[in-house]
Amino acid sequence: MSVVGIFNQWNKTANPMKVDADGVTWRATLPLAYGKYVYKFAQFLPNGEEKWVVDPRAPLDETDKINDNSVLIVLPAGYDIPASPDDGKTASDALLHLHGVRDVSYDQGKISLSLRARPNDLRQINLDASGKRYPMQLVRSDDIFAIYKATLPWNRQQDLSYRFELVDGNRVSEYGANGLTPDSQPFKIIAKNFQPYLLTGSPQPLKMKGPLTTQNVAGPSWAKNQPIYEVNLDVYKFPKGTALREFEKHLPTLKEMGVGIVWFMPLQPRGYKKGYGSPYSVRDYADINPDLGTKADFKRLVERAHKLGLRVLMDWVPNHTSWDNAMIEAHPEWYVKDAKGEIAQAQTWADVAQLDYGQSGKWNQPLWNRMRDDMAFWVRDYDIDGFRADVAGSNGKVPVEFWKWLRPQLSAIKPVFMLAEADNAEVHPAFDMTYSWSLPPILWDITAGRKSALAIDDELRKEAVKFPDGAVLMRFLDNHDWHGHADWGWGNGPAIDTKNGLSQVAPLMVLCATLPGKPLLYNGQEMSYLKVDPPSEAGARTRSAVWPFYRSLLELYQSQPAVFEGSFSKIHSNHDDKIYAFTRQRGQDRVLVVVNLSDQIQNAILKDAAVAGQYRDWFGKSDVKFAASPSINLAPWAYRVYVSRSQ
Ligand SMILES: [Ca+2]
Repeated sequence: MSVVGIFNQWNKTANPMKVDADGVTWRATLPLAYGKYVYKFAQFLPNGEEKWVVDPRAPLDETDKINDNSVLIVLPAGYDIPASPDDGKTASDALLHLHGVRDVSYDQGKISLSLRARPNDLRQINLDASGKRYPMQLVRSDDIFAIYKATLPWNRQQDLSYRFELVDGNRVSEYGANGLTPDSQPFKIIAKNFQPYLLTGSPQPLKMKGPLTTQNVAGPSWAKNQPIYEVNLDVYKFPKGTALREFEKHLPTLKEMGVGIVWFMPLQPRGYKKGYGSPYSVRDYADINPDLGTKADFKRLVERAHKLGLRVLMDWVPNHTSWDNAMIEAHPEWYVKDAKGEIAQAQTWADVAQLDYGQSGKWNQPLWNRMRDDMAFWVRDYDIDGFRADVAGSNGKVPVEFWKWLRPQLSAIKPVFMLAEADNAEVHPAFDMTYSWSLPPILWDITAGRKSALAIDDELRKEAVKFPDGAVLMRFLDNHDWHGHADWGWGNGPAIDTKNGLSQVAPLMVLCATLPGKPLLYNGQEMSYLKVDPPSEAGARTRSAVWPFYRSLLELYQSQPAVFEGSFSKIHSNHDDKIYAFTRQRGQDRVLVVVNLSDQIQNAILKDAAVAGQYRDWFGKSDVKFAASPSINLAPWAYRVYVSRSQ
């Protein structure tokens, strides 16, 4: 007998149970943080049979309509009574202020401090800092914890002392470094020791584990070291009706480059009523756009991809349909209505109608079922490997409950990989990957001299706080929403910025492939850094001047466990504003990345004894040996990736 659950990724060998002296009571002890866990017992019967059963003494997870799982909720003390902000009773076990990167962040003259507490337990929380009082704002809340935050000016000259003042009914108490006691000691930040990510006197660099690694990916194991590639068939010059057959010939080249997952923009028939025929205006979810090819063509393409070891994602548009989708006539009740009772358009997009998934307590279940059936059809009958879901987060109207309900049903067909066009934490783990939307503009600002390279740390720190363990972020410089295709109705975002020269793109793509996350290449990016569309001939990719760079970069991601699932540690240098350096480490495997994000030569001195060792210079193809605090001469926009040789 063993216990299996989300705490051990449903691994039936991870937590075996032992039988007590009574011969009937089985027992296992697991260290669990506060939170909600679903689980079962795996019984191994003498006849070799294996049965997974629910815990007869625990409630079932009611949020899961498909699977029967037992629920265990580990709560801090005091949660047995209902929370009230007016009862004078405070759940002190819930309170937490980590004197580290999670709860302290500094940005350009301002410091932000966070406190965790029980939701709805307190009337008001004030930060008392150096004689001033700052009301704290609720920034995030789930079933168990709420996070409050205050931001105050700080010049980094004087030491900072602070406590949290908690107002609960008539009771006012103080939470300090020694907890919630009448004589609380203040938390202290010593100015001379402070660096934005060094919060104590000890010179330990920023270390982040868990939230930014792919170690605990809930998705299929095949995905973990595979780069993703977005295909936009519209911009190739294929004859009408042949795109699927023609693009099939490109698959071996993508495979050769190191792509593992191929994401096709929507392939379904499009609506032209009130619009121009956007791929995201779907007329029939269960068919293939005849302008691109046939269902048989698509089936053959997926089979060819699988033979090559590639995986195929379909783009799915669950938020809205075209105005001539048959669902509008057959099921007007599946659409949002405007004030006049007419079917409403989705957001500002005149070519699409807004679907209505209902609200908690009265979900539009027939629509949920229909969307699931249409998605399941492609997984089951066409053997696709997952979806990229359009407008899947809080920017659209598809509720996260739908995704939680859908995921196990798709995974029951085969282990699918799910990418959400969203940057919301709550869509994990129903989705394996979300977009790192906010990093690319920061990278462009750094290369343009508008921001310090330290801004990358700030972004990583925000991600570490925001996203749950196991969430993978997709790293990119371009995608169809940004790329400036001249004849498109969108594509005016940052995209690939060539204003300061092409050379700066390489160090940024190195970051996209080596920071925790998964790199995306967009349609033809490997052929040119310029805003031109890729040619329809498959071999053209390999003749591009930048092909060797991308091929080597993707091979790095595929071959080095430290890169695709290692922990991240920041490495400081003598020019932290221009040079970004870090290590990724898994076990004995280490990869050291150093990029020069400036147009000047930099003599980088890495101030970290941990980098000492023997390495292979991945792109330079030579062996190097570093002592503690090595000095590395970097040309403008230079990038170096060193792979440890102690393996
Ligand atoms: Ca209370």
